[in-house]
Amino acid sequence: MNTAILLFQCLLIYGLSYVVWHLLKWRLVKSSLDNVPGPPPESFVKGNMRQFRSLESVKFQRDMVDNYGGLVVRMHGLFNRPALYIYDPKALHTILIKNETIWEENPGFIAINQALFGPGLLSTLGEQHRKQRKMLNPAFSVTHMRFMLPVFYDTCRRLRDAISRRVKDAPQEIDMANWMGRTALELIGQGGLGYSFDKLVDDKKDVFAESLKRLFPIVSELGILPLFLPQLRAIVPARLRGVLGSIVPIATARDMKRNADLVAQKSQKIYNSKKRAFQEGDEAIGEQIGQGKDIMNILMRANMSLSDKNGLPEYELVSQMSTLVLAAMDTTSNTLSQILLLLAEHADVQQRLRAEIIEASGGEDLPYDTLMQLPHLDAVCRESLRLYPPLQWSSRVATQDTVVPLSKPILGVDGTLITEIAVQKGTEAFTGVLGCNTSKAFWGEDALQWKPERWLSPLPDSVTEAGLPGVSGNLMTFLGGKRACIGFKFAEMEMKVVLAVLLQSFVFAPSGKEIRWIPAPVFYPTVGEDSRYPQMPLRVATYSN
Ligand code: HEM
Ligand SMILES: *[C@@H]1O[C@H](CO)[C@@H](O)[C@H](O)[C@H]1NC(C)=O
Ligand SMILES: *[C@@H]1O[C@H](CO)[C@@H](O)[C@H](O)[C@H]1NC(C)=O
Ligand SMILES: CC(=O)N[C@H]1CO[C@H](CO)[C@@H](O)[C@@H]1O
Repeated sequence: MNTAILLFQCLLIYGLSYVVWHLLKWRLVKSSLDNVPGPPPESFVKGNMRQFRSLESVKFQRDMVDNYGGLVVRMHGLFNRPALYIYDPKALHTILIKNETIWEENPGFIAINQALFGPGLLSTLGEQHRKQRKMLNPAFSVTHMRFMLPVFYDTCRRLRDAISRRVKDAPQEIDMANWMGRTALELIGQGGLGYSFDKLVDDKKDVFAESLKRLFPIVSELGILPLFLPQLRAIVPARLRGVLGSIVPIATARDMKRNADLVAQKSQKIYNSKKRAFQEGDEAIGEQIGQGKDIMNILMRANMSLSDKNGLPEYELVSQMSTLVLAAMDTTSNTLSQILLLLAEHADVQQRLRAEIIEASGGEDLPYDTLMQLPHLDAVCRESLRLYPPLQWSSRVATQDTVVPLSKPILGVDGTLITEIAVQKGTEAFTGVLGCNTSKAFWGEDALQWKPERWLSPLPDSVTEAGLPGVSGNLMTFLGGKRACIGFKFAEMEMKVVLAVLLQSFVFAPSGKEIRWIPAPVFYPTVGEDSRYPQMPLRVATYSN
């Protein structure tokens, strides 16, 4: 163990000096962004990054959106690194689409995802990412959503029965965040992996699910350490990384390694059983959980039909499993919690929505196209995603000196008009989803109000003509470009099936307890002082007309 600690210390010192040089160099260069208005840094070391990533993050972003005049705001990264907060549509379009090869995903984000999942969609770059994305795309198509819908309905009926049993005698206070979390996990389990995590009956815990759920909280417990991962990866050979992960004298880092290993082993096991079913033929596939309709099945089948050059190695396929679960779980379940809370607070919208669903379905499961086109259901989902996007921003880094054009000139600090911003290699661009979603310039004076009916008539020209490069109609919630959310149709279908099934059976009302939303970085609801766990009590009653 002593040699291990010594080895680790040497690496740490070497790594730190490398890191310090890379961070301090920003002190020496004059930034081309100095003329762009923005909030002052808190300190040289922190820049604005503490404010941007802490509990006050929404307030801080509002301040940037409301008080600096332009659709682009200058920020300060760690150690004075130049950074921009951007919600200018033309600038976003350049970064996410036109000049996508110049603006890469943040290396820190890639490194931590690599440590958690291995080489999955969230942890690869360039050609490798493109190839994976191409293989995964068909599994997220509308055709495939139609195919999976019955599996979603089955799971949601189990959810309904579970809640029915609890409220059948009298209305009860129910922690809906917990049920939304369990449902989202089961849906991505069945729809994504062909695996059942949770029968939604009793409260037995699944070991795989528990390890998966630990991964993100562990990363936040590590604080700023993951920021040094890219440098560490640059100096530690791949073969030593695993060993190093198991012996680092930081308990949380070892914990991360242990959980990531457990998840990888379990994913491999599920993968192996699917491979066996493939060898046995169609009947064996049909008997699997998810009836062979899951995303991994599609991927494995697609891979078999490719030539060696175009196919993916097994470990890249296995890495997609934990990637998908983590990307799908909290985002969708917390959005659903948010929608249920809004419906509880707006009884009239809830009743109108329920009437629409009951009338359309007449007691039957709705076909995909009808479900996706119910006007009130669609409006409620969109409006909630607009005002409460579960991820508020994403980050990209310029891999070379470049230019970002603006749709509207901004007034520089020196009084001149800026129509495009020259940025240096290494500059971070934060794509401001919150800025896009709530800008009065786009949405009008009522931009900050939750008004589903705004989606029932044509949107203002200021929105449709802005040309926001989002994948999902005028919203940046799922981002845009080559790394946009691949699962947005999955998420939309999931939200709609859950709401359609629940609203036919139950009425939701506020519990009277104050709900707080914590950015972690995906927003989750909580109550009271102990805010470590998602929690959202609502008063639930059986619906009878
Ligand atoms: C309301 C729900 C969801 C929201 C708001 C959301 C949002 C996002 C955003 C903003 C990104 C881009 C992240 C970045 O580059 O920084 C992303 C990526 C991704 N999402 Fe989602 N997501 C949701 C649900 C889902 C679901 C249900 C799945 C899978 C079934 C999924 C799978 C993914 C994957 C795999 C990526 C990485 C794509 C890539 O890098 O190529 N997401 N999501
Ligand atoms: C995917 O297909 C390629 C090309 O045929 C093959 O080399 C590779 O082993 C396959 N991967 C898996 C996991 O089956
Ligand atoms: C993309 O980047 C290049 C190189 O920096 C720059 O000349 C060009 O103007 C950028 N394109 C757009 C659409 O901004
Ligand atoms: C995730 C996020 O920041 N959503 C914000 C969208 O805008 C409204 C109105 O300002 C905020 O309350 C939300 O927090």
